[in-house]
Amino acid sequence: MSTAKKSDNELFHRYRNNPILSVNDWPYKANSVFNAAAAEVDGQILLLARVEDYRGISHLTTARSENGIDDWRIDTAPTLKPEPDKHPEEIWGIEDPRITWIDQMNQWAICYTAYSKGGPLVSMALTRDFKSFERLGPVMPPEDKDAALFPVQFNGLWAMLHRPVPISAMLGAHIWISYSPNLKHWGEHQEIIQAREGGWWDANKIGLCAPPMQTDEGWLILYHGVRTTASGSIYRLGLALLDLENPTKIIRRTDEWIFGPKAHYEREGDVDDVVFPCGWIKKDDKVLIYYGAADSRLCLATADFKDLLDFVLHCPVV
Ligand code: BMA
Repeated sequence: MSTAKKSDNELFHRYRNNPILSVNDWPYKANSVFNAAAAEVDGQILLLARVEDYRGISHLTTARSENGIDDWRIDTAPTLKPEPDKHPEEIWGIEDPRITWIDQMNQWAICYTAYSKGGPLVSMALTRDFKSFERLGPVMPPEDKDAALFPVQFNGLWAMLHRPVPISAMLGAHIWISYSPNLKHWGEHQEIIQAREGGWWDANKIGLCAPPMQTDEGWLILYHGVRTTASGSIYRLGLALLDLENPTKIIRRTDEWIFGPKAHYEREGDVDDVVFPCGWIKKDDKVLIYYGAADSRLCLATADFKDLLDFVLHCPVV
């Protein structure tokens, strides 16, 4: 059987004791814990989780574990809080981080959503230790979110994937790439992955999930598609592959979704039928995907790296 025929059940294995983290594990009062970025830091797995408080405002808090599965050590207070006095764009919270290690700067770069009065936008911060952070402020105006950096430069410029939303929803929300000489000023904007139309699972609105993963075959991209139905939206995941040298060029894209809400903890929560990863880690021959489930809790699924790559390489050439 061709690996291209695998269903999401075969590609991904949900951790049997999901959720791995929820408000029940949290050291302080919170409504929900979800949509975490992930990074391997000093041999441990670090999650930077979105935590929503009882006002409805989100902040970010780290949880660290040796095996990335259990025994999490969670900061006892918010790690990165909105600072609306200095950063008015953070007035309604900070959400959905993505972390990229920038070897050239010896720092982690965090792209996150700042919820401003003008709508959600992309902000950035740098850190070496996930204790102190240097905020770069807003890098994309509203409405824009689901952003992550590539870890390397292309022709001397940094590159970021992000998802601006046009004035009319009829025009669709697509994934764009932008370039910068200094991480602060961005240009050369270009739309690269389009939401499909009509009945497709990824019609009208898509967004990047985890940061691009470098492979020998290209940059592996995990993205979400939002299907609007009579009873709400369904958030599912697909893959694409971008050219290593020129990431504006898409090489492959999955036609079918590869992971979607099925387990009860993904189907029911503050927002039903959502799987929303902001981080993935390649460990040996496995890929660990950390995802928010139903905007309420944090879960883990693993896939064989080779299976993911085989699957996308058997998908249509774009
Ligand atoms: C998106 C983001 C995510 C959220 C998802 C489902 O627009 O706001 O944080 O998980 O909607 O509610």
